[in-house]
Amino acid sequence: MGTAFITCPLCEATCGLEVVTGPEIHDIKVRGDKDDVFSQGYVCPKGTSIGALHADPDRLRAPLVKRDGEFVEVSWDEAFAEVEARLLPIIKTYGAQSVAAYFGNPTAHSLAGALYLRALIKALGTTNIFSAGSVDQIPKVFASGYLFGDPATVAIPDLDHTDHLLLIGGNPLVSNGSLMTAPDMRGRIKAIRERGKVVVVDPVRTRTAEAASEHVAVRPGSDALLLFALVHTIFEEGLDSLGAAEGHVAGLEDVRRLAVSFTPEAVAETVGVDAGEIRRMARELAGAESAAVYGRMGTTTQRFGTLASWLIDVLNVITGNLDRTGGVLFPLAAAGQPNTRPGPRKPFRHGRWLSRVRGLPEVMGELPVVTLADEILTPGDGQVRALLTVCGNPCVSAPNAGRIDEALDGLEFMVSIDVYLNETTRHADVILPGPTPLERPHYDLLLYQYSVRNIARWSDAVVDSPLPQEWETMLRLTGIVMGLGADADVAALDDGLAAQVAALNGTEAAPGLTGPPRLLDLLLKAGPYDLTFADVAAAQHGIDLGPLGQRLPDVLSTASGKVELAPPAIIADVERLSAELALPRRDGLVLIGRRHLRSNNSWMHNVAALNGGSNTCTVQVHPDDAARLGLVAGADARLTTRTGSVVAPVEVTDAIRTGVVSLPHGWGHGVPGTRAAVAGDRPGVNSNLLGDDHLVDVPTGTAVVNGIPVELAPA
Ligand SMILES: Nc1nc2c(c(=O)[nH]1)N[C@H]1C(S)=C(S)[C@@H](COP(=O)(O)OP(=O)(O)OC[C@H]3O[C@@H](n4cnc5c(=O)[nH]c(N)nc54)[C@H](O)[C@@H]3O)O[C@H]1N2
Ligand SMILES: Nc1nc2c(c(=O)[nH]1)N[C@H]1C(S)=C(S)[C@@H](COP(=O)(O)OP(=O)(O)OC[C@H]3O[C@@H](n4cnc5c(=O)[nH]c(N)nc54)[C@H](O)[C@@H]3O)O[C@H]1N2
Ligand code: SF4
Ligand SMILES: [Mo]
Repeated sequence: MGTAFITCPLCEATCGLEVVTGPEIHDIKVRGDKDDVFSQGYVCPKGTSIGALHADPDRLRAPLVKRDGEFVEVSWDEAFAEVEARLLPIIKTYGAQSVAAYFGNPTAHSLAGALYLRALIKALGTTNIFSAGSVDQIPKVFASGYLFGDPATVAIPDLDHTDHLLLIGGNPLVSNGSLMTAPDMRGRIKAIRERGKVVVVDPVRTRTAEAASEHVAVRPGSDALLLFALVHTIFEEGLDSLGAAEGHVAGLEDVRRLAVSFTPEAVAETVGVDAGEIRRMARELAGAESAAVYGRMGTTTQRFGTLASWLIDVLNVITGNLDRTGGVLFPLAAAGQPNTRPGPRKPFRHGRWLSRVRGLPEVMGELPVVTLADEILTPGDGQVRALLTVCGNPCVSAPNAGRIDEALDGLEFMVSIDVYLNETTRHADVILPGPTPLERPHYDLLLYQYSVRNIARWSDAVVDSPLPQEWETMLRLTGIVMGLGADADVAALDDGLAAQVAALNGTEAAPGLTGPPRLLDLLLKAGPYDLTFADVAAAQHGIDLGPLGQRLPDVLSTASGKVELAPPAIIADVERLSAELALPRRDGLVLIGRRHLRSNNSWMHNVAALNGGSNTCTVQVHPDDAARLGLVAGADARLTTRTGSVVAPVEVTDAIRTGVVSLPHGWGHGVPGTRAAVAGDRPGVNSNLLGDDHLVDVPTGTAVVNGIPVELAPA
């Protein structure tokens, strides 16, 4: 029994939680930590459900091994022995490429994922590495990589000081923000409105749009055209200025030239917004005291994800808002940020290798998940026969999920590090569960690199874990793959990794530390604030390191040392956009995604408090489309795409624009062989059965989950 203060690891907002434990597992009470230096008491329904998640009887508490088609609980030694006995012969016979790894979203929210996963992947020695990033943010980090030199050098809106926020394809009042770590988005948006203006560009009048000053309902997938027209107008009307970035920008004239043909009049019909309105948006953006342009899922996971992501920063640069207070700034994280590492840094490049079957390019060492099934199902040299998944549910989260399901079913061996027996892990031969958020220490190594304020916060585990920590599990798997055996000395492997991190950073850890605290100590000491692990561990409510400041030009790691505004790898795709604009507009319906406040991608529907109310798997349709198609609210409709067909209840709402329908992802539970009673009772449908694995953002191969051609009819 007692009170502990921890950081919520469930989403990017990183709220501080106050956790009160009692004698029984169901006694855990969670609320916002009002003394937290960053979130000051803000919390959402997921955060307060952390106790229920911990108590969930369906959560795995022992390793499982599949014997004769049935999962049985085994000891950890048996589980690792099984991995060794089944995985190594595959590698020996078919080579390293015969193994693939997929890691999912929660790896971005854990110390194990941030500090130990890379060693395991390196040991596997395969280039068949996939992650949820290629159904998510890759176009943004790709564009940032070419503009600023490193994919982790992302310009973040200075939310607390900006006078004008142009928010495109994001719904932070529901998602709680992404690539913009900021608790209490509602409060922050309200404050911007009080100072100036918030404009939301979204095919749906979302909660965020409702809280904004203005909502611009674009047609899905047309953002790059809208953004180009804004750039065009700013140049044409002579409203451009580089501000603080003056002297640090290359390629400005190339962008000016490229923008010439994208007049507001040329794009208006395709975008679905009046030319006059586009010009007004451009003037207001350029004329604001300070402004920040920000884009999220609606801009990355669409057909022109890279161009849209690039143009967002082009706008920030040409309105003089890059690297200035109230504009977009580069965070200065306390630890582990590539752009604060001492010594020379190599400029980003991609396409260092291609996927075997479809020739899709590597980005940041990963291949696009849209081709995972191809690599498993297509025979030949280098065919994937074994798979490791870590915190991932691609059978629900990746497009053409039906084909992924089929592919995983045919694997020779699959091992999953996961906490549930779900749609993906049911295909595994071995499942290795990890501790809950209350049973493990935490520090948001990754997310503080995208934070609107510089913060450092450590959380100890609140309760002891009966399970090994995931970093230990990852090291044991690393040992197996390295040929050291299933009972390799984990402490020695950890020492080896710490020695590497120490050498790389030129730092020395405090004596007595091991595991994540030791690695964090090494990284903090190499960081810009002269902090140590002891400092962060002592600060119960976190350490506030202040608002974001200017970092140009030192933050850049491009070959030229400048912001490269017109990188060839990006502008090569402009031709495809021009071609699209020249085509007659296609009039059919398109499908987009949707998130609900009480959801967390595919995996929290088994918590009763989160599965209900407005968190429903319905297809949202505009009243005009519903009338035209003969659809009735509450009745079932069939959605059909090139790859699949599902049936979902209709929700008629004028919040969505005509021609667009939305279905949330993360549903489709109750599949045979899964273990999630609550989720299974209210299963919803798997929206990624409709996702098309051949619809991609061409430069990066990132999946298009927003703007899929779809047919809709009464079921
Ligand atoms: N149609 C459509 N598809 C989408 C999206 C969309 O908007 N529309 N969004 C995309 C985005 S942004 C993302 S990030 C992906 C997410 O894609 P994934 O990461 O593949 O899916 P998640 O649902 O986040 O699955 C997380 C998995 O980790 C497990 N897990 C949770 N916590 C832990 C833990 O502490 N340890 C371990 N070992 N396992 C844990 C869960 O049981 C679950 O299996 O989905 C993408 N797919
Ligand atoms: N409650 C909750 N919070 C979450 C998650 C969750 O599942 N549930 N998932 C987390 C994860 S992994 C991520 S990556 C973040 C995502 O965070 P966000 O990107 O903020 O969340 P989304 O709801 O996907 O917002 C995308 C918005 O883009 C709009 N949109 C769709 N197509 C287009 C288009 O072509 N153009 C434009 N301009 N807009 C378009 C959609 O209507 C939607 O409002 O959320 C995180 N937080
Ligand atoms: S907003 Fe995100 S970090 Fe904050 S309590 Fe909710 S899930 Fe946790
Ligand atoms: Mo995501």
